[in-house]
Parts: sequence; structure tokens; C-alpha cells
Amino acid sequence: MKHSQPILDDRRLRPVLDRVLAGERLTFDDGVLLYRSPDLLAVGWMANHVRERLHGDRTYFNVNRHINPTDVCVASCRLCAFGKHAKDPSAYTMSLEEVWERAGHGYTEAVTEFHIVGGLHPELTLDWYCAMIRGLKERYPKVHLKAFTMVEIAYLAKRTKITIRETLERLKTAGVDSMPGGGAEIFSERVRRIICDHKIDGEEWLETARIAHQIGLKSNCTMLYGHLETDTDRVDHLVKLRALQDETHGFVTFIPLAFHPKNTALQHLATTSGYDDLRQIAVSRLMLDNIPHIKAYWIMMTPGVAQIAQRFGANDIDGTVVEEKIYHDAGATTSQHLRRQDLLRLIREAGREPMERDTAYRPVVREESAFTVLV
Ligand code: V47
Repeated sequence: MKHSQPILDDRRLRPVLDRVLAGERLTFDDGVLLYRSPDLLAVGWMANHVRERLHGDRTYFNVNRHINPTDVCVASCRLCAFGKHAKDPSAYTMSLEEVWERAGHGYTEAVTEFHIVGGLHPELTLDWYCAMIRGLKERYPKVHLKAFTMVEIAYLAKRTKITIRETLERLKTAGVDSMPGGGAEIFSERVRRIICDHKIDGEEWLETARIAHQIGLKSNCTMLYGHLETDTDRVDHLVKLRALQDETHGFVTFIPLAFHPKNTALQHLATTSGYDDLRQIAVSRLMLDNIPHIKAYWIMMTPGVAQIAQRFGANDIDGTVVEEKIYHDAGATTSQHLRRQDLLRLIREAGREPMERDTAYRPVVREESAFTVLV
């Protein structure tokens, strides 16, 4: 039988627990306390309580493929090991044909989503991106195109000398179905100046997301943690996302992203601990009361921690991914993809019920024989 109350070692959590049980919104100060309390099990209990209220025992996953058309990037962010200068001999930019062909590697009926992001390329035009999207839609009409971060959109708009709204509308008309959550990093200007000073600021990221949602594009959202930010910076970030969500209801999933320092200009920093990763998942679930899904991205957390996260507030584990580059360039030691059957096993081992979803979280029901080539 489930306990209706956790044992509180940290009695300061009592009012927070009362609010959680009553389904009330948590305050900024509650968020700070959740980060500072040593009572991780109580924090996790509360997050799991909310997660089960929203999603029961289900853990969602999808069968997706990442495509990174170019790693050329003008931004040179200190946090990033993926972006390269155009003159770097190891930099790459795919031709349109290469993008279309690569998308089809291992393509079966089972792939429901392409996740497409890349660097801020100084020469690729909006027309080029629209042609890429149209070509993918023609070749893979059933696959959902989750493409381009708010950062890429703002950069394309600036280079094309048109508004963000028009840029988004043109990409939507070409076939973009929704947008991933990357590039938000941390909204604190103090930290942003150090880790990603050439990127749009936090307000611009939020404004781009607002416009995307207004024209009918849903998106995800993220927060990069475990670098130079404080716990109040983290709460500030979550509260800003929550406020925008009250306004637009356009965010589908929140993905906390642990900083991987290897091969970046910040490689002297330590990696996050499993303890911090689990707490981050839990605080996200508790603070973001209006964002339906919290994803424990297995590539970033490792499959083992992503499993435990399913008891700390997460209800999604991401997907098969295939060919992840951004985290692996920054030293991730996880595999670059998992098979569908591995995801099913991971989720079941965590005591949850796996549910394959499409990008809009509709259940995907297929015959098992459709997956035999996905190895
Ligand atoms: O935008 C870059 C971050 C993001 C590093 O929307 C780094 O479903 C850690 O956004 N260490 C890309 N993080 C990943 C991302 C994502 C992943 C999975 C699912 C979804 C989704 C989105 O990773 C970047 C940046 O914020 N990043 N470099 C690094 N060294």
C-alpha cells in the first residue's frame, strides 16, 4: 500500500508538502528550499506524488532520430563542444541530399519523429532550411518534424532581415510540426554572459517561444544546469517558463539538461552528480505545475539514473535517438542510440508501464513485426 505522507526528516518541508498535497502552486521560496533541503527522499516523494497524479504508472518513450545538418556555428559558446568555426577542417555541413538520405538510415514505419537542430551557420539561408523541410516531408510524410531551437530561429530571422513571426510561419508552411526545447540554457544574464555570450538573451528566447506558440507551433523547453548557476538562478528559470506557459500553454515537455564539460571551454568544471540530477528532475516536476511532461533524457543522465528518475518526477525517457552528437562531443559515455526493446526493458525494470508515444503524446500501437529491422 502506498503511504499518503512521506516521513519528513527536514521539517521545513512541511508547508511545501501541504501545498503539494492540496494541488497548490509552489512559490519561488519553495523552489529554493527544495534545492537546499538535504531531504532528497522527501523531495522525490512529493515529485513522484505529482507525477503519479498526472500520469499514473505510465512512462512515455518514442522512436525518433536526431539529425544535425551542420556543426558550423558562429556563436562559439563556452558551454558547447559541438559547434565549430566554418574554417575548422573537421566542421561539416550536409548537402540537402545528404540530410534526406541520412534521415532514411534505419528508417522503418516505426520512426515517428525527426529531431533536427544544428549550429548557427553564417551562409545557409532560410530558403535552404525550407527546402530541407519540404524534402523531408515529401520523402517521409508520416514522420513528425520537430525542428530548430529558438536560437536558430532568431538567428535566421536576423540574417534574412525578416521578423521572427515570419521566419516561423515560413518554416511551418514548409512542414515544421513543432520545436525542440534546446538553447534556453539558463536565463540569468550574469551566467549567460559567461557560458553563451553570443546567443540571444533569455527574454529573446522566451519571446521567440511565445511567437511560436501563438502561431500554433508547440515546443519543448529546457534548462542547462550544473555549470556556474546558483539555485536561485534555477528557480528563476523555472518560474519564467511557468509564467509563459500560463500565457500560451504551448510547452509540452520540460527537459533539464546536465552540463557535460568535456571538450568545452569550461572543462575544469565537475560533472553533475546523480544526486543533483535526481533533485533537478524532482524540483522541475514540482515547480512546473502547468507543463504536462518531464523528460529524463537517458543520453544525458545515463539509462540507470533515467530509470530512477521515473520515481522522482519524470514520466518520459526520450527515445531511440540514433546518432546523438551534442552530448557525445562533450564527453557523454552513453550509447548513441537505444533500440525500442531496450527502452521497453529499461522502463519495465523501473516498475513503470512503457507507452510508445508520438510527438503529441498520442499512443503509438504497432505490430511487433514492424520493429524487426530497428536493431
Ligand atoms: O541546445 C549543448 C545543450 C541542447 C552542452 O526538445 C549541452 O525533446 C550539456 O535541447 N553539455 C541540445 N548540454 C539538446 C536538447 C534536447 C535534447 C533532448 C530532447 C530535446 C527535446 C532537446 O544541449 C543545446 C544546449 O542547451 N548543450 N552543449 C554540453 N556541453
